[in-house]
Amino acid sequence: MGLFLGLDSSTQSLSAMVVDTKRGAVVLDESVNFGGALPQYGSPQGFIPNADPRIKHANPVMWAQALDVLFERVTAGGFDLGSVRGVSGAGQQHGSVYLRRPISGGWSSDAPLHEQIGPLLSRATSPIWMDASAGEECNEIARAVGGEPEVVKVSGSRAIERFTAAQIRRFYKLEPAAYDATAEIHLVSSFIASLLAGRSVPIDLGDGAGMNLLDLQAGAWSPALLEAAAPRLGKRLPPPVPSTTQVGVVDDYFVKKYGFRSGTPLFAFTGDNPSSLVGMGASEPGTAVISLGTSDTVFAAMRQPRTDPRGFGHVFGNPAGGFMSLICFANGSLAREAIRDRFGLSWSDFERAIREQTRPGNDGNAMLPFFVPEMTPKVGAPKVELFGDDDFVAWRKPAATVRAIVEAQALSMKHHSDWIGERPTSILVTGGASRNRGILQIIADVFQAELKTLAISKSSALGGALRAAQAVEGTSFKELAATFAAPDPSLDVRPDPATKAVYDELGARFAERLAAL
Ligand code: XUL
Repeated sequence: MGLFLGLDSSTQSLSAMVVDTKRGAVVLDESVNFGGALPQYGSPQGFIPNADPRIKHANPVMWAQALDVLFERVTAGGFDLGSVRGVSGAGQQHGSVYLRRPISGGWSSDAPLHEQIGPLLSRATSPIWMDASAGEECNEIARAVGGEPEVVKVSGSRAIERFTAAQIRRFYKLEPAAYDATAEIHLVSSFIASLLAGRSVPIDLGDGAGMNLLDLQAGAWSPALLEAAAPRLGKRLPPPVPSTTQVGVVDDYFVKKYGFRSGTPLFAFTGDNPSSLVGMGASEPGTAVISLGTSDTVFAAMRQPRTDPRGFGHVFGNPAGGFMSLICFANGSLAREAIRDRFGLSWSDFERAIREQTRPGNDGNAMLPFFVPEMTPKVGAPKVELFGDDDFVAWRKPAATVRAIVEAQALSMKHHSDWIGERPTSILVTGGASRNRGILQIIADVFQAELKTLAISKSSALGGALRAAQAVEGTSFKELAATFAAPDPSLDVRPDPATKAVYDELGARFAERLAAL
């Protein structure tokens, strides 16, 4: 029985969580916000602003420096990292890091980690999941393998702009010499794990499935998709491994600097969503999860891969075995923040607007909420439209605008997740906005389902800690979830049956509007 560390390198922050399996308690919860703690990278929201809204890159050196900042904070707070018996974690999905040579031989203690990363990069910045610039490359990949249905059949998703294959192809086309100089390409998850190990480590099957390169059934890179993406790509990718694989031990750099025990085992990192599936206690089929983060996602475990006939959903690997379905909405908290900031509101104002100042259906005021390019449904450039009374359309009704964005987001989630299967009667919610009961009430009413919230909102970092605990101690995910991922009944949000008719009608109108996009 011991302590296990889970990390999550997400879009806007790096988080650490430690669970103590003996006491059944979370004993550390710490985060570093990239924009706030590392302003020198000019990435207030975790990525480098670009005049072209389709281009979203981040600096991988920032992610590396955040590791030092995080561990400095953790040890300065008096936490003994020497008590940790295993480490795993997660990263924002799909983003890729390009290296001149594989990482090997550990890090020097004479210089900070981030200074050792710059010279290793063959591409200064990393395209992240929000990048929407590789549409042409998606078409090329699909054509090369005989059409979109073939990409879906092999990889579980149609060719998607934010997925790694299209991004790699774009790099190869725009900067062929730099592609030639690239010896290895990592996902964010395998990059962070490689930093901790001091050597290049494999990509896990969970996150690997978000690349449009993995043959899901074979659990191996698909030669046809590799070939379609870029020449000799197979040589440049670490091998895919099951998520439970031990990929190394924590490098001496971290042992000397932060007191980790020498030889602390490190288990494969996965994507933030697959990790969340474990951290939410939803790794067995039957429970749907809604995660309200920078992106909003809807996901659930499934035994056999089933694909979305509309082509927006994805199939990833479930770190606990089998598969998971996922639908991602780029306009999650970024869109909610755009409304909050436009009217100078606080999150409590947001909640009050929904619970006290407006009512379900919003008196006919509605919105198309695409503040950034959207992948579900496909909206190439920002598109925000208001429909309703004159004051609302002129942006003079803050409370109605708050309700309009959340209703639009919830209706879109419901509309685009209907392919997953049976309508859930109970849904688990996580992510920063899951603390906002106004937002939750709208989701509960739109889905006509009870929402359950865990006491812990950082389910992705928690999933990392639980995966390390499972790997070292052999405790089942089910048992670990019963201890660490139990919903807090005082946070349950029940649907109001009287709103069903309102949202059925609004849902039909919203679907028409989406179809006309
Ligand atoms: C999932 C996706 C996002 C990122 C956010 O497909 O693109 O949820 O993983 O971190």
